[in-house]
Amino acid sequence: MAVLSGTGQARHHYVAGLSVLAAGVLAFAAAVFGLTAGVGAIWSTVTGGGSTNAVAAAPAAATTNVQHVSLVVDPPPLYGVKVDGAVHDAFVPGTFTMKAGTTVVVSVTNYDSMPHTWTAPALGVNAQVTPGSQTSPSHVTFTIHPTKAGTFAWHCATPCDPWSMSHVGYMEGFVTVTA
Ligand SMILES: [Cu+2]
Repeated sequence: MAVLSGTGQARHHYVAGLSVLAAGVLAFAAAVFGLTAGVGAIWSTVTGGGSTNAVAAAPAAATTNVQHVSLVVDPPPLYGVKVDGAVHDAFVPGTFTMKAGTTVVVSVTNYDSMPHTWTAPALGVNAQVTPGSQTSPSHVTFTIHPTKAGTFAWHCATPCDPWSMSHVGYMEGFVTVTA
């Protein structure tokens, strides 16, 4: 983004430089002409650099290498997930897919009054999710850097809902990393 903006600015100045250059036929502009031509040449160099692979490719690569995942603990309106007539603690979604070689930014919103963790040892993650409430959920963000494809288990390491802790999709689950 910043690089693209800078490129636009460079073009603006370059065009402005050309305009002043054109106006430079006015007699008094001799000194300004030299200065503007110099500035124009500098910006021209910068603009030229903007067309190279290094500058053009960087923003695209940065964008495609970051994934965003949102998880909700005990989502409303039930503030949990109803199973067999009871509402249980759950991370929603309990399973999701990531791409190897990316940075995955995981944002957790916790409506539960208890702390939880999102722990995936094989991915090097042990994120602490602070307690929240139904009216004022807590927000925690952490990142995952999956390096290889596979299926990786996660679980909540905080003793919470016993049923949820032994059921996939509630307080444990899997993440699929694709190549
Ligand atoms: Cu838990």
